[in-house]
Amino acid sequence: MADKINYNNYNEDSIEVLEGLEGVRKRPAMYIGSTNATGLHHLVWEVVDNSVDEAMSGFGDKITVTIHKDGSISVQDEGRGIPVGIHKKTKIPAVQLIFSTLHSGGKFTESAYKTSAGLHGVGASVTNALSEYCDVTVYRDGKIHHLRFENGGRLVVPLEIVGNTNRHGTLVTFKPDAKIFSTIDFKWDTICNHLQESAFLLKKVHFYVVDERNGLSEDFFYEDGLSQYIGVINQNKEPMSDIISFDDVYNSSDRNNNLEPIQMELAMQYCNGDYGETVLSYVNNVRTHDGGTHETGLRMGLTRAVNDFAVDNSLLRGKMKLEGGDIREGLTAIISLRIPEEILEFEGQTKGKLGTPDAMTAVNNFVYTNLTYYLKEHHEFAVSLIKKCIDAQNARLAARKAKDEARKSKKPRNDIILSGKLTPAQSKDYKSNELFIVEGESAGGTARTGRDRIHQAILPLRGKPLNTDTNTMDKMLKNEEFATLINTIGAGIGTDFDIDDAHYGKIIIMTDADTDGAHIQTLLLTFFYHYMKPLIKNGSVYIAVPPLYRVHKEVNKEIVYQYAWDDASLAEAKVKIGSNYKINRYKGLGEMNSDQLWETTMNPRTRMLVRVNIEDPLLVEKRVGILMGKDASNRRKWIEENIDFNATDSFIEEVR
Ligand code: 0RA
Repeated sequence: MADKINYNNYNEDSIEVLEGLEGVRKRPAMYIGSTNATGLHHLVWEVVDNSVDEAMSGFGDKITVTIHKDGSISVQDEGRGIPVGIHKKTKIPAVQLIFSTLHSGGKFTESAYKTSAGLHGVGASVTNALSEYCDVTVYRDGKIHHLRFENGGRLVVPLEIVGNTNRHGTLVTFKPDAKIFSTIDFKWDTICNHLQESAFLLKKVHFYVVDERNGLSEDFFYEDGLSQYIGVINQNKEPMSDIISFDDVYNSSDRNNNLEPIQMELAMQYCNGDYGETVLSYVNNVRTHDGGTHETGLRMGLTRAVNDFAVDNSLLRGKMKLEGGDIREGLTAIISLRIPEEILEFEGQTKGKLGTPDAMTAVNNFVYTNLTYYLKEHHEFAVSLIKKCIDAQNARLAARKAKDEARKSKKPRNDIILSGKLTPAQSKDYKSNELFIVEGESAGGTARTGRDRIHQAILPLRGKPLNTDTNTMDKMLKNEEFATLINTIGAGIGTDFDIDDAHYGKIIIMTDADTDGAHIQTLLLTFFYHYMKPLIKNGSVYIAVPPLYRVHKEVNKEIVYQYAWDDASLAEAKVKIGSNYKINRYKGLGEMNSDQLWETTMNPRTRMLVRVNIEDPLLVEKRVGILMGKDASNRRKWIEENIDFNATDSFIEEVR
């Protein structure tokens, strides 16, 4: 049937289609966020998401991602295969439409060929639009079907049957367009992290990844999904109990009767010596960074269950109830919901917040019921949990008291607990001010001399900052460096933190490019993560990247020079300077004078910064967990293996 149609018979609809893809090429960032490494990998996620949807519907339990030597990548699944029949209105095969129509999810709502691509984002057509080529092979109905696009989605090989098969599934191979992206180098770690996260969320499905450039391969497969996710996040912590997990469904009674139920899954664990709170939430396999109704429901159910248990067992003195925050100290929890499209609502600027009202009721009752039962069944754990919560409550009350006393003190606010080492910026235009937190007093002095006095403030650090993962808030507040930091930022901490009050638009961590420097970065990030999370979410925290080399020579009694940050720019610098060059290798900030430090690392026009972006929980928790955990040898090993000082990590983005 399908092979009798003349696919080259373009009509008005198909012209419209091409114009759509041209729009994507003109403004790629509108569709994939950016054209850097993050945007590049977005192309892969779009394609993988479709296979994940298919597996989630129960078709296919293996998804394979293969990075090829020529810079292309393929995604193969064992689902039903993308439909190849002719779409009635446009007379174009469905598979061709899916790869050439924007938001194809919506467009197919009325047809039999509905995809939920629209759920995740923009769909495979965007990947096609931004690719040098894109080959699609569909194994379906006993036949192998193939079509190919080139040069941003132009159909060059129309759908044809190329063989017989008894398999079913879809294979998509594409090569990102080098004219669009600043890099077309797929990163193994980035891809593994994403697929591992998908595998945790979609248990019992294999996510197999192969890198043909170097022979690496991994198979992410989890029988127990979320529980194993918790296990990885807490791998370097000291658990207080087993991992607790529940799942259930919720049928909304007052709505549309033939609606699919909401499916809920939760895994959680408490750890000793952990004063943070890690709650991750997902809806239809997509992370909801800004929480929403399901997270609210989780907090409500948890607070209710723990307080009711404590009251029923007379564990609280007087009538004082535990606050939610006291109950969440040391908690790692992951909640994953499947919500039918009909009642799916997202809010906020980035649509990262669930709005569906039913999700709150559903999760609140789900958590309350299951946790109440669990606490009763595990009495000893429950009692020790209440004790931990009471400790957290006492620490919080002590910290509040200390803060109130500091506030009441008559001294002007700025020198209450300032260490006296801060060199402030002169401008009161806070948004354009920058705070440099500098490793070491000597580099701090150099930075003070070299800085832009109007907009740049310097806070030198003596030694390693306190580890806020293993110390209480009370202890943190007594720490001179952190007290100074909190005061100079001037926006409070924790739930009191208000980013609008921040005295700096950028907080820049400037350390040596060695393991100690990386450790200091992580300790500071841990602090910001726990106590000033909005700064990180807002993209206000940066890491300065000092150059590693200076290539120079004398020409007519003058020094010509060029800085280099990595091997590639070193090669370029050597060419620019020409023969007989000399190379300085910088081992630390201390080896630069104030002019050099300004020019290379502080001057907004010439420096390189990386913006800290802790959106990837696996990367963050692995990094923070391993770096901050109790086992120092583990930490050193991890730093050596995972931090490439010549490159930027995948969770940070280069900016000026
Ligand atoms: C629409 C309908 C059907 C399957 C798919 C889309 C589908 C899309 C992708 C994308 C990658 N892999 C995929 N696998 C399937 C179902 C059609 C039917 O009823 O057979």
